[in-house]
Amino acid sequence: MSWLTDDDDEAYSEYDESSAKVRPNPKANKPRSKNRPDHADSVVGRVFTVDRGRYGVWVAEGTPEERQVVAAKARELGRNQEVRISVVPGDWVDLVGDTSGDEGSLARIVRIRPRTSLLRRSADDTDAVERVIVANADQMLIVVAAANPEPRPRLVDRYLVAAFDAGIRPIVCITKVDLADPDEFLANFAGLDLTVVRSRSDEVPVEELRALLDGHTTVAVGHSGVGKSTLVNALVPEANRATGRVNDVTGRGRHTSSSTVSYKLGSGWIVDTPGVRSFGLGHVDPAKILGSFTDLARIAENCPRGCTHLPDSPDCAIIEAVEAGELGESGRLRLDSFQRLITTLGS
Ligand SMILES: Nc1nc2c(ncn2[C@@H]2O[C@H](COP(=O)(O)OP(=O)(O)OP(=O)(O)O)[C@@H](O)[C@H]2O)c(=O)[nH]1
Ligand SMILES: [Mg+2]
Ligand SMILES: [Zn+2]
Repeated sequence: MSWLTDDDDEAYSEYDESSAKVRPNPKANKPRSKNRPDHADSVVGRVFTVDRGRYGVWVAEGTPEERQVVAAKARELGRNQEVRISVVPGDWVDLVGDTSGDEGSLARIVRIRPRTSLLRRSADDTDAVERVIVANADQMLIVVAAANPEPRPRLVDRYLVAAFDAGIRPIVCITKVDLADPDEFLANFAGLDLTVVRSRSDEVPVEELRALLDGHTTVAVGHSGVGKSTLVNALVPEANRATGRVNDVTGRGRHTSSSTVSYKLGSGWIVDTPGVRSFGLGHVDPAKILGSFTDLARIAENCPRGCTHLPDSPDCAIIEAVEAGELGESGRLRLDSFQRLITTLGS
């Protein structure tokens, strides 16, 4: 897999309108050296936020030299690629130039290290461009409110699909349990073996969450107003994320958080993202979804070629196994969940 040729740079321009890209290049007509400098003197760091072409990078973490550095993308980054490269929160990057982190200093990002995962959402009718959300996350905290805004199982399905596609472990955090009982809503996910954490802002289960998140890079996602930033503030008090009221009539959040920021949490990271209305999944391969249901995937080896495993599929081995009771009582629930997620892709 080629990590450095993702085609999302233009898509990410909202956060990445570096003026360097449009400035006329005075050397444009000169032949470029084939031997690009390898920047042996570079230092490695981790991007924690991106804001209008400026990247916040942690350098030398856990050492006495630990510091935050502001960087811009080097012009040469991605130059020989057909598409330009976007740098996103969670990326490990190599920096050159002024990496002191001193007030007013600016380093240059010359390389992105290979990524272990990439969470993205496709363009859809609410957003015309594809966006990369975070790199190198291994967990997704799907935050959903028991009420205000009303929970939407379909949006959670979409996050689950995106997580399975990216190879990221999903965890559900249901907030505002002081406002409503979430049991009926949670029954939608009974077939999925998900870890579910219940939270209320006056009693955030900080220890339970810390135990789940420590040592991981966890991206918090969810509709605006569900309480992502409230959770992040409880977990990382110095984060001081702004939180916003939800309109009592419309149940709409205000899109209080406008940028993605990651914070250190124990030996891991928690990444707070802006709320979204929907989550485009046009890029997702259904085979990946089946792959994350390992029990069903094994049985699907006996399915006819091209089997969709949907309710009307002739001779589907999974459906037959479930109907024969071979997968026990939870088999039916798992098949239902799996079919619902596959159907989500087509909608
Ligand atoms: N009653 C109640 N209110 C909560 C709870 N969690 C968060 N809230 C409130 O819900 C509102 C929205 O919370 P935020 O943390 O800003 O939500 P967010 O998910 O970060 O929203 P965006 O940044 O817009 O995506 C705030 O007024 C919070 O105080 C909870 O468990 N119970
Ligand atoms: Mg927020
Ligand atoms: Zn099948």
